[in-house]
Amino acid sequence: MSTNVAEIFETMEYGPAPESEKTALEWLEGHQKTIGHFINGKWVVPAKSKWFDSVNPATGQKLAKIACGTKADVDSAVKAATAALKKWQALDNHARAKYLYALARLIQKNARLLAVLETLDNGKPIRETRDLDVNLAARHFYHHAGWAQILDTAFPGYEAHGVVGQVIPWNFPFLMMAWKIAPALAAGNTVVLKPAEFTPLTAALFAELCVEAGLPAGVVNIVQGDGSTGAEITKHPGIAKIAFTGSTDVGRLIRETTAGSGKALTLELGGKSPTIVFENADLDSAVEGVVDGIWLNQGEVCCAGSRLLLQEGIADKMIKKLKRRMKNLRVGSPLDKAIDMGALASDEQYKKIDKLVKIGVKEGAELVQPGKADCPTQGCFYPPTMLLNVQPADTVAEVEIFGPVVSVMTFRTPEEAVQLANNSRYGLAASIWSENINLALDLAPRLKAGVVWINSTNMFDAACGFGGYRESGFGREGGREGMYAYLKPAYLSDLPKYKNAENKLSAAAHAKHVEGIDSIDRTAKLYIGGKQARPDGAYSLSILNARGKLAGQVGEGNRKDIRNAVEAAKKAEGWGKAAHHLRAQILYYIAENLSARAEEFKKRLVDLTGVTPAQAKKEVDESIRRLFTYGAWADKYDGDVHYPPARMVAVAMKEPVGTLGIVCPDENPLLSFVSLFAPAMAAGSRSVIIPSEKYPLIATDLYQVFDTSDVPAGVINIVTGRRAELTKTLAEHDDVDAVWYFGSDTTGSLLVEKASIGNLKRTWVNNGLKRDWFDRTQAEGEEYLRHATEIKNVWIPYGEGEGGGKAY
Ligand code: TAP
Repeated sequence: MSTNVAEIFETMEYGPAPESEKTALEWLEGHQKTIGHFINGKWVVPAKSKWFDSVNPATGQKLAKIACGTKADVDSAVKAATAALKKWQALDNHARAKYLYALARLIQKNARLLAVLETLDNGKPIRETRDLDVNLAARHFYHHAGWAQILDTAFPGYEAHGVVGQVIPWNFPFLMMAWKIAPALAAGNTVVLKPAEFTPLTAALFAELCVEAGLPAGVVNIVQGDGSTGAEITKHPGIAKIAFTGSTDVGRLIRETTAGSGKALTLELGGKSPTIVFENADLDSAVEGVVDGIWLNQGEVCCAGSRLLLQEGIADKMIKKLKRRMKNLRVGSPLDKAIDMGALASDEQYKKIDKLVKIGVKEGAELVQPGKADCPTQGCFYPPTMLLNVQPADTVAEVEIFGPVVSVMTFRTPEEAVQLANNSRYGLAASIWSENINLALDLAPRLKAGVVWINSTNMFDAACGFGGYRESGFGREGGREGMYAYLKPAYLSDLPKYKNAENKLSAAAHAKHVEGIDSIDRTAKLYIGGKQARPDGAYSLSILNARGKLAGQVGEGNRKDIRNAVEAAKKAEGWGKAAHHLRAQILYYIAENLSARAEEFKKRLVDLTGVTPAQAKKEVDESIRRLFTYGAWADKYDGDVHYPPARMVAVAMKEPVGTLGIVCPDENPLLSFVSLFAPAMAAGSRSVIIPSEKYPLIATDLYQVFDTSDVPAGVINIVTGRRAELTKTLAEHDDVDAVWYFGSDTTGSLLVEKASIGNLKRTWVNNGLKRDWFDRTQAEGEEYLRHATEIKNVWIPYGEGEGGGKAY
């Protein structure tokens, strides 16, 4: 240790500044170092007397004995949450807002205790728990107290799901809990939450704060436990919505468990986020960005900047600067206020990271660990690590390491940077460093990521949605979009169920498989890439009219046809970038051309479906009106600008989901078809549509309407045929970004949700409920546009020098 001032100036060494653990240990003593479940406002011991230990990963010291929940515990928590629901929802919004406000105040009052307890339990630096985790958690409760207050005016026609099951990870235990509980309560749900096995303590302290706030018993229930407890929650029939944050593997399992159950689901999963540094970046700032991006919280951050993409001209310089900075990063006791990195959450995590780093080196990466010598050898400490010469196909460029390891790659042009950045199955976050704001803003929309930070990293705020694209999951936490995840349209509760008979009738009585294709004139083909295409199998289906007579034939599409249609939709990506005015224009053209042929469509509806001419006219008229509605929305469904408490704005851009698979019902075949493709088009998404199996001729009659309305090739693709078979291929396809299922088959929703597991595409299914396509509350509006849109928050700093950057 240096002893004189001159030497201290030279080395910048300073002594330890430990935070006291006394109050936190006293809190644990107050619980006899035993934490049960918190159910119905009381502490209860586990039904099966199963316990596990919570350990301080920095010291190996046992902190407490923790209850491990089994089915019986989850059952009683769900029972308590169900019983509490009525009373909680009977409160007026202001009363609920006051509870959330009280919780925010109590978090602030207990901030120090929460921060120390979190650090002891998780191993993360006290500086971070104190300055980031706890503050942000309080901010979430304040923000959501606001949503609770204005719920009815902000979300008219929406209601809470009911009992919500929430499962969270160990990397930001208290913050993740706040992200889950605050919006759930604000929307009027009650909660059963399971913290991670490694980090159960701050959730227990929060339960105490709920008691202190006078929250009605059963509104928040905390069931401690391991993965099996989480599984009990996700499959519980009494739970209406599951919100999960954790690994992509477990996210997949949960998608599978909940498929077809009617449960709503949001998944916040893993990431492999890029930090892109251009030659014209302020390199010293960028170095700090990398430090924050990958070494915050020991790199155990879902949105960690774990891939560093450097423009070739500055790569060497930047690496040199980083090496120097890495040497100065201090790894040590998490309670020391002067350290930069604490301990990993567990020994298991240490081994996983070390194994991946060794694989990286074996595959040819150069290992850089300048601070290794100063890294403590006792406890789960891992030095800041950089891997150089990484190739895009290397394991360490693809797999989420979830530790303090950054993989460095280089690029030449912005185009190449976009390609490299998007070369990942994940899509959570990205950070761009450039002093050229035009370049940065040009890149941001092209990156497949839910959050983009310009000249900054790891910025979060309760008003700005956070969540991913692709295998990073679906749904957002925070902001308006985060609230929608805890609400559902109120009309859903009144919808009738499809009857099995309706479905059978469709396949058996109306569509008959025919060997070969009749004369070209009589068989309506498929519509792929703006052209009529013969079905790959060269089979057709005979379609009967309402009197049981042959009305015509349509191509019987197969897997290959779906694949071709998806490819055509992918090629039409430019539609998402088209001027919104153009989208509006084309939707109006379709309406105009349909209107010109209204008589013909009316007759077709009468013949096929057996409706009266008046009913057919009503359907055609409503279809034209609906096209106008989405023409109207196309240049008005804009994004938002958020003003988080930092010198930044966050621009919430509404981006098209991408390629949408749409499965149509049989009823009102023209109106339902229009009601589904038009919002997708307005939002800039491209569709592959499986029209009604019973009345596909309505859709095929529209080909000419599309052709004469300037619909760009590939924006609408139609594959006729057997619904169930085609739906499966569509929902399994990895290039399909979302599937909407409104088919009349009662088992279709299960099929779609199960088949979506491969690339974790978004799904929107009818759960066997039949909507009234004439009812505008049910069949048009922003709900549809939201399902065709991804929200990307782009954080942009402003101002220079002092005062810029973080407010937390
Ligand atoms: P997981 O192993 O997925 O665990 C997350 C939670 O799920 C834990 O509470 C875990 O319980 C529980 N769980 C395990 N198996 C389960 C099952 N079969 N059914 C239901 N629940 C189950 O993830 P982790 O290792 O704790 O966390 C790291 C991962 O989370 C990383 O991939 C990271 O990127 C991701 N993450 C994402 C975000 C966002 S916002 N996208 C934020 C933080 C972390 P136990 O802990 O008791 O095993």
